[in-house]
Amino acid sequence: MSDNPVVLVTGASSGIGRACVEAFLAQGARVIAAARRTDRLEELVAGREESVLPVPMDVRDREDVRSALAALPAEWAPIDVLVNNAGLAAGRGPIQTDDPDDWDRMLDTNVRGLLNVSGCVLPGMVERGSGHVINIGSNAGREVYPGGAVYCATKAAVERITRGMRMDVLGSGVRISQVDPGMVETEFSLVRFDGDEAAANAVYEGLTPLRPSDIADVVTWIAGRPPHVVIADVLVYPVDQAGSGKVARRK
Ligand code: NDP
Ligand code: 8X3
Repeated sequence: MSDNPVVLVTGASSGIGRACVEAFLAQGARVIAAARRTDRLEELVAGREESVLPVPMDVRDREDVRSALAALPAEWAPIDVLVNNAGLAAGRGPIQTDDPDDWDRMLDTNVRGLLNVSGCVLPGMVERGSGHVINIGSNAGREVYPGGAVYCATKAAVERITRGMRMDVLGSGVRISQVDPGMVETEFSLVRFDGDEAAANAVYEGLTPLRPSDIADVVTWIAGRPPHVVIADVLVYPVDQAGSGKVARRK
């Protein structure tokens, strides 16, 4: 990473993405913070206009992504590091009773969204012969749990895309990495359970989940390796977790 890199973080309005923004800023980077909730992005900027650029964007909308990135001010381009973090789980039901709209939201955001952003940013990186894409996958992409078929499939797809992307850019100098978090306390479960706070809180009850900053630490560490080093992938669990659904809960 250069001394004053430009980093694009998707899903910057909450959780892991927001923590990545803060962690990169602390290292002297300038950060393009992308998400749909503009009020959250404005809060994030709050007096830091020199170092944070809010960019409203729905990653599912290819034209929205393309035009938002094409309109970046010259001093905010080129992008040195892309953190593909925007994502969600929707619902926890079995496929036979799931709402198909939930499948679409997950597939469109976690898979197509990641491709939409990467497809805009990668050509410039390859042309310049430098850049780093860090995809946020999940432990859920390495296994599957009941009621998680589609979410796990989207994160398994992220893993395949990460590997394929690394092959596609091989020889260009561009680096491709992936971070797979286990349980991190964010708004993830609140979104998954459609605003049901009791259901969301129950996910983290009786254990010590990861904090968003724990993942941001890993992301910035990966970005900070020397240019000839690629950290291909990292799985990060809280100490109380040993797999999907395999958690130690204390009374
Ligand atoms: P949060 O719900 O706290 O954050 C999700 C972020 O994604 C928000 O900033 C949201 O912004 C953004 N986002 C969602 N949909 C879109 C969209 N269509 N366009 C643009 N941005 C979007 O959850 P986390 O921080 O936990 O999730 C971040 C990533 O980490 C996800 O990919 C998730 O799958 C992954 N992950 C999370 C784990 C966890 O336990 N929390 C574990 C493993 C992986 P906005 O709504 O403003 O658009
Ligand atoms: C989120 C982790 O196991 O809650 O990616 O689905 S899990």
